[in-house]
Amino acid sequence: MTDRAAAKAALQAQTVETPSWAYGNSGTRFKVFAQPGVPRTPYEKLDDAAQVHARTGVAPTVALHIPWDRVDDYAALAKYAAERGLRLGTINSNVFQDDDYRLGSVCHPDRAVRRKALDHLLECVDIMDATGSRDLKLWFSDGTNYPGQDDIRARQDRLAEALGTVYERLGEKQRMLLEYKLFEPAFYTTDVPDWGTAYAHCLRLGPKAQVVVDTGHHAPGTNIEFIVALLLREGKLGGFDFNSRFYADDDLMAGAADPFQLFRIMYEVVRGGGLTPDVAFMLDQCHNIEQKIPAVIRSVMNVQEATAKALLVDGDALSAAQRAGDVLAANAVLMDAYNTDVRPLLAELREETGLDPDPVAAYHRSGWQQRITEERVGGQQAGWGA
Ligand code: PSV
Ligand code: MN
Ligand code: MN
Repeated sequence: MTDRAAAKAALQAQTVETPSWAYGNSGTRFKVFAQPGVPRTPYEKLDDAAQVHARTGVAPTVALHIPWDRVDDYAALAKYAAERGLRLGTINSNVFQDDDYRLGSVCHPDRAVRRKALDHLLECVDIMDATGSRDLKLWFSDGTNYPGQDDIRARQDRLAEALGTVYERLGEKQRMLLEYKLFEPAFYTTDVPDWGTAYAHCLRLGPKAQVVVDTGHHAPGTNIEFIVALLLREGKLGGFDFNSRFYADDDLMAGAADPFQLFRIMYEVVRGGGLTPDVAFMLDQCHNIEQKIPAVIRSVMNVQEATAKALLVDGDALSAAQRAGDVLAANAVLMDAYNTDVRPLLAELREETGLDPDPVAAYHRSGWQQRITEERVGGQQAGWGA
C-alpha cells in the first residue's frame, strides 16, 4: 500500500533550486537568440526566480554563478532575495572562461595559472560567507585534447592539491560539490570525467566533499540511477544538476527528454533515503528558444512529477515480488507507479497550500511576462554560447 498523505508531505518538503543562468539569454556556439524581457542584472534574475517560487511554492533558492552574477555587495543581494521570499543557494565557480585557462585551471601545468584558479575558488567561499550559501559547486573544464599533451597523473595531483586547499577553507556548515562531466570542452582526457574520479577525490577530502550528478554529463546509455544508488549508499551524493539531453550536454528542460529516466533516478533517491535537505535538487539548464520563466516552472513541475511517482511505488509489493523472484510482478509494481497520472495529486497539493493548481497558466495570467517585456531592454546573456 502506498500512503498518499505521506507522499504529499514529502512533495511539500522537497525543494528545487533554480539556476540564475536559466533566466538569461543563452544559445549554442552557433547563435544566441535574444529574448525580450530577460534580466539585465543578478537582481532581475532574482525577480524572475521569485515568480517561479510564487507559482510552484517549492523553488525558494537560486544558484549563482561567479562572475556571471558578480555584484559589489553580496549581503545586499541576499537581502534583496529574502525580501522576495528567496535565499541565495549554491555558488557555482567559473574557472573556464578566461584565456589563461587554455590548458586548464587547477590542473594547468603552470603554477601561476593554478594559483589564479585557486584564488577564484577561495573567493567563491568568501562569497558563500556573505550570501549564507551552504554549497560550492565545482565543475572543471580541465582536460587535454591530444595524447601526450600533459601528464594525466600529474594533473590529478594538481587537482587534489587545489581541492584540498578549498576544503580546508570551508566553514563548519559549508560543503563542496564536485561535478563530473564525460567530455567537452576537452576532447581527449577530462580531469574529472566520471563519478568514480569525483568520488575518489571526495572520499579523500572528507565528509564536506560530496559528488554532484549532472544528468547530462554521462555517456549515452549510462545507468544514472545505479550511480545515484551507489553514491547514496556511500553517503556521497551531494546533489543533482537536473536537465535533459538527447545527445550530449544538451541542457534541455529536466524531465523533457526522458521522464522515465528521471523517475528511475527519483525512485533510487526515495529508496536510499535521499529525499532530505542533504541532497540538493538543482536545475542546470538553459532555455535557448523557449520562454524562460515558464520553462523553469515546467522543469520544477517535471521534477515534482517524477518524485511523486517514485513516492507512489508500493514498497511492500515490490519487495515481496523481489523476494519471490517474480521478475514480471516486480517490474509491474514499478511501472504501475510510473504510469500513474500524478498531476491531480500535485494540483490538489498546490490548492491545499494556496497555490494555483496550474502554475504555468497562473504565470501566463499574472502579467509578469508583459511587464518585463516592456520594462527591460538589453537583457543579459546567461554566459553561454557567446
Ligand atoms: C558545463 O557543462 C556546466 O553545464 C556544468 O554542468 C556546470 O554545472 C554548469 O556548466 C555551470 O558552470
Ligand atoms: Mn551542471
Ligand atoms: Mn553541463
